[in-house]
Amino acid sequence: MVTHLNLDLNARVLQVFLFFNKVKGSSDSPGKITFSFVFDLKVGKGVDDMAGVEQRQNKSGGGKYFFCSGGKKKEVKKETGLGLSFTKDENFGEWYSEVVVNGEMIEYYDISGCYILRPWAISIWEIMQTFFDAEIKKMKVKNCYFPLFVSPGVLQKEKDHIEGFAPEVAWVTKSGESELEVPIAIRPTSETVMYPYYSKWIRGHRDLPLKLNQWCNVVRWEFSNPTPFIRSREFLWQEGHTAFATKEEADTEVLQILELYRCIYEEFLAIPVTKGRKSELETFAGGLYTTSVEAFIPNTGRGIQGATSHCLGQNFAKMFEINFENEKGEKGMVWQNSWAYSTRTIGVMVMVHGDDKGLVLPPKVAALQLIVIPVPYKDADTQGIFDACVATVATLSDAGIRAEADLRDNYSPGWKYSNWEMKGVPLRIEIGPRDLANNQVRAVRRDNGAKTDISRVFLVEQVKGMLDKIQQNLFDVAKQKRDACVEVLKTWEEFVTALGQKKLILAPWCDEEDVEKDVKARTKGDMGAAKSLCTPFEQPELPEGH
Ligand code: 87F
Repeated sequence: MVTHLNLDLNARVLQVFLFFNKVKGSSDSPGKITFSFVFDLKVGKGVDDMAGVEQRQNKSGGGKYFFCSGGKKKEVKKETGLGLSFTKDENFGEWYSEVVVNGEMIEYYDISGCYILRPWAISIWEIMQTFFDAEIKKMKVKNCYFPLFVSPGVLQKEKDHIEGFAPEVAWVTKSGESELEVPIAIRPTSETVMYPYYSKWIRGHRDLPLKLNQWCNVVRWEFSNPTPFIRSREFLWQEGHTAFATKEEADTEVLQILELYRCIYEEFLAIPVTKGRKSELETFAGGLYTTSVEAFIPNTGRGIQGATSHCLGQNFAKMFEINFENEKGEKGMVWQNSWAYSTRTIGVMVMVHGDDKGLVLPPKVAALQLIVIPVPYKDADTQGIFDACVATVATLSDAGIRAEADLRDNYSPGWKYSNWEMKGVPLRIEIGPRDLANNQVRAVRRDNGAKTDISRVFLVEQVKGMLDKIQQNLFDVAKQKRDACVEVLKTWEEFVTALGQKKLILAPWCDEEDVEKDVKARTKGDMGAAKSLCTPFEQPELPEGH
């Protein structure tokens, strides 16, 4: 195991050891290797700069993407509109934009950073929402809805933490042609909207805990490369805001929620994530500590924050006077948490699993888990094949599998294969004359292209088994790819080299704000500055030789 930070710069060594000692002795988690930290490249001018893509797509009205990019463009199957012009490895940014559009998740919109979420994307969101909503209800969280608009007065109330975010707040200044007397902000998050009412509703210990959640949209006027799902100016999320009598209850909930976020990523989206605690610098300014799940995109070499669960401590309670009287009649301040995950989850899923044929959807979140395609030949019993397709869908649907048949007569089977591959449907079933004669179907997996003939007698069990295997395989492959990018290291030279190689770095860490700023400053340049992701709760096994 890594036991010390040994940055080779002389001036640094002493400082780092000092911090290391300090952290080692902290009361937070004594004896644990809390000083290992995951770093990656910071967003900046870099590998997946998609600003250019957005401009071009907006200009072309969307839908037609055969523009040039440094002579690297490949025009494929232009006549049918099928296929992608860019490969994932050659031009990740263009590939991503094309996949989300051709896969029918996104339509570009005429306001930069805003996107239309089409039913194919929303159905994924709804499946995750159904799971998460049921889980938080088990925890006695209640849903609510607060207004979209924020008065400048309350927004100012938490000016200390809003300061850094102020440029991203969008304002309504007019109604019709007349200027509003007081401009109104559009919520970028709802602390200031909700907490004045927490102050009103919480009086005594019997009003606690107060656990509210809302499913809504928020607006943050981002300026750096807008990217569908990943960084958009308006996005969908759930935001949970809870208040407790004790810190212990708040601490427990932070981790319960984080576990649900892990579940969404790993068990629904088949994406491995790391649970951990954010650095001082990356902690939400209004909070006490921030935990997160962090995913990794091998193609960009960047980590990406998947979701956050904050313990706010009593900072907001102080600001908004959220007080209560305990059993003994003593006055106290509440302990608060807030937590959120957003439609970013869908973007991470596309980036991790998508391939050169388009989207690859994990069965658990796919609106359609299986598509049945008739493959009639000239003299074949076409009606018999169509009937078999309809019967197959009925059998599978009755068993709870999301299945449909593509019986359109204006497209060839080959065209349909490509179309459903582009949309990422996990399993395709083909039924041709030979299948009909043998009372079987042919199943083709989207994740690895494997073909299996299945007797219609065992259809449901076999299909269920295959969907489970696809789900597991997507996770295993994503984990292998991520793990292959992890570099455990100790020295500054190793750090800089690994950063340039798009690695996910696990390095000893003291968690001092100044040191993190310094690391950022010293890694600024073409490759983009290093950004800390988290101190993993579970310190991963070190590879051999370390
Ligand atoms: C942008 C503009 C204004 C992030 C912002 O993570 C304010 C903010 O407060 C802002 N961007 N944040 C932090 C959000 C913290 C917190 N809110 C509730 C969460 C979870 C859900």
